[in-house]
Amino acid sequence: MFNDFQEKDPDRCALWISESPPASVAGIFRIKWWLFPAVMAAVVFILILVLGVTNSKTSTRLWSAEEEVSILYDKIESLNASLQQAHESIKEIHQLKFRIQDNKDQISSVSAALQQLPLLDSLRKKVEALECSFKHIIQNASTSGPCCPLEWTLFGSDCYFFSKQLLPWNQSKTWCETKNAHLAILSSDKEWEFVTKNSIPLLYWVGLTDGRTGKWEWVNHTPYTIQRRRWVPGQPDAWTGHGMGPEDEDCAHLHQNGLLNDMHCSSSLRFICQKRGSHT
Ligand code: MBG
Ligand code: CA
Repeated sequence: MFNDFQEKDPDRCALWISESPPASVAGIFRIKWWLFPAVMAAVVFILILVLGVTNSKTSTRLWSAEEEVSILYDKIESLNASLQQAHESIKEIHQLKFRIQDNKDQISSVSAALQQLPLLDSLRKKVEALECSFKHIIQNASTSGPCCPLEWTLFGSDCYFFSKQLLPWNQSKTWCETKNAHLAILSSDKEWEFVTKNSIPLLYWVGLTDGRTGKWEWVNHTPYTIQRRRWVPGQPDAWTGHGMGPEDEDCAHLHQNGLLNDMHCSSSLRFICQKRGSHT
């Protein structure tokens, strides 16, 4: 084959012999000349492709990692907020603990004071008895029997107080109770006589009401049966035209004539307190 070539193209053969490589080698050389950059380009292209794919994979991974980091960050933030809240709650619990301790101290001091109450009551009774002894000595050494505080009037074994102050029925009741007394409970005719002698011609609350059960009773819950002769004619009438509220007239008072009338309990009237006299 080499000889055929020499025979057909002796010039080229000469050239090949002296200077040039054979035509196929030159072809190869020509191919090589563009093959290298092409291969390089292909390699570079493949590299770019691979890098691109890798990069996109890395980007995806990075993106998801970023997402995870951001989720983690959010979680850390919410954890921080929870921690803060926990701190606040702990603070509040401490404050509550402090307040509970404070209340406990107050309760124990109140209970200590309450334990002293019977002692105070017995002291009050002793002072009253001493007062009573002094009264007897001052008045007449021979007098004896129960004594009443200043401005209270003794009748039988009880002391009565006719107020100058005007109060609603409930407040009158409380006022008497603060003096270890109660609103007047009138039992005997003699008691009615004594009380009305002192009350006429003014209006005074007494300890009679139908506000608790709907039935008339004394303040110590003793039932009361209506005696017409003790009441103003036509009373009690449970009048609702007073314009003082939805209730009718649930509290009883002595009228100018010493007879009873039922009136709205929030009306302000004088009142009569009653209690046992003290003894020496
Ligand atoms: C009044 C009574 C009142 C009510 C009213 C009825 C004129 O007396 O005080 O309580 O009963 O009469 O009209
Ligand atoms: Ca009435």
